[in-house]
Amino acid sequence: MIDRARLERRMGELARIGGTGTSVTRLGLSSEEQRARDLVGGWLAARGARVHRDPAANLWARFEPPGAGGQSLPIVVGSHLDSVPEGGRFDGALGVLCAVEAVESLLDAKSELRRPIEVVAWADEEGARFGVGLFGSTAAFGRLAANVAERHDRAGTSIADALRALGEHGDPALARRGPKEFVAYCELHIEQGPRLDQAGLALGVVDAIVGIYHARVTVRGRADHAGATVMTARADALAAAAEIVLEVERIARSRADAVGTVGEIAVRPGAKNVVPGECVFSLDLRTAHGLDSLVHDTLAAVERVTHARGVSASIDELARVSATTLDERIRGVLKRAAKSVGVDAPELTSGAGHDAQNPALAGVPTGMLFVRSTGGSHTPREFASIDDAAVGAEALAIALRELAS
Ligand code: HGY
Ligand code: MN
Ligand code: MN
Repeated sequence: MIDRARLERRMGELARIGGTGTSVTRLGLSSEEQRARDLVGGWLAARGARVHRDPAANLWARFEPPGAGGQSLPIVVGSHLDSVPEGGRFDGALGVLCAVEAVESLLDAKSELRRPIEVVAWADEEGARFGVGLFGSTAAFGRLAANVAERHDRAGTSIADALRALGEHGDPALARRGPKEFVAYCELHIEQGPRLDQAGLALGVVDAIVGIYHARVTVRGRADHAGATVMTARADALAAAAEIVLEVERIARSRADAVGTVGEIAVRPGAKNVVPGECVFSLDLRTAHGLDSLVHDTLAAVERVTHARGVSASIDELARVSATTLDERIRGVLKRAAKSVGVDAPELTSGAGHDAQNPALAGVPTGMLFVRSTGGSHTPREFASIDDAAVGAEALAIALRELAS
């Protein structure tokens, strides 16, 4: 049913936006992300969708099938178009491409659909620029923290500024839609881990998504002369941060299904002959069970280390998304769809966060389909074959046809 050549052609077209070689940099709310929305929106409009961008820069494309018979609540399908810096070509993008291909193939086949279908491309899922992950879908489901639009990137541009530069008026909270507006949400995404590849399977169905905590930690010590300040007279912010980083690793390692990462770090004033006065670093904690206790133990370690070293720390919480079990019925639909394309899809828990957490937490019946990927993720090594992408798009089309009939 799906048009494999069309899917492959579009994968190449999209990868060229913000792309260099096999890597892609399309940061959230950037002009590259907007060019990607324009490309995808053009494809959808050409097939008769009503396309618009909402105040949080999410792209929506609504198809009213003739057979909808007044059923106004849609099935929503999509993913995100932004990437991490020097990321891969498939994270998020494959989900949007397969959503477009699945809907177009249903239109090509003149499938009998009794519900509208909305394709969505969520804005700034990675949070790589402003630190707020799942930004667009969080806005759409009314879960944004207050004053989030004042958060700014390293250049001092705020989320509100970036939205205004795109032609929006800068308040992402206006993007809110009620969860009762949707019958179901489906997202296809690369697995980003090794399990499907190790099992020799093209598809998996997600049973749950881990809980995620994001924060920015600022350690304040005292800048001093690197030569004239004896070791016992220092309040070295970077040395304290380094000990905290190792504590993050130790605590996460001590728990069966937890991970802890410090991916960003900055030092001030940042000169070789100055004892670091301040250090700011990111905190990414995840676990399928007991997020609050993982966070508590980690923040207690921050307190312990800073107290022992005579420095101080402040924690700026950016996101706390609880572990999310996905909808049994939608999981069943996706497993049957995978079966009908020849794959006995296992159920997998996602260690990566996804926009799907927001509709699911808002009470929208939500499911995710994983496509085998290799080479890890958030790296140019990330890879998914057109064969697996085509199988995924086919299964997604079958699932949408069942949900929309
Ligand atoms: O970080 C994540 O898990 C996702 O890729 N944003
Ligand atoms: Mn990602
Ligand atoms: Mn993603």
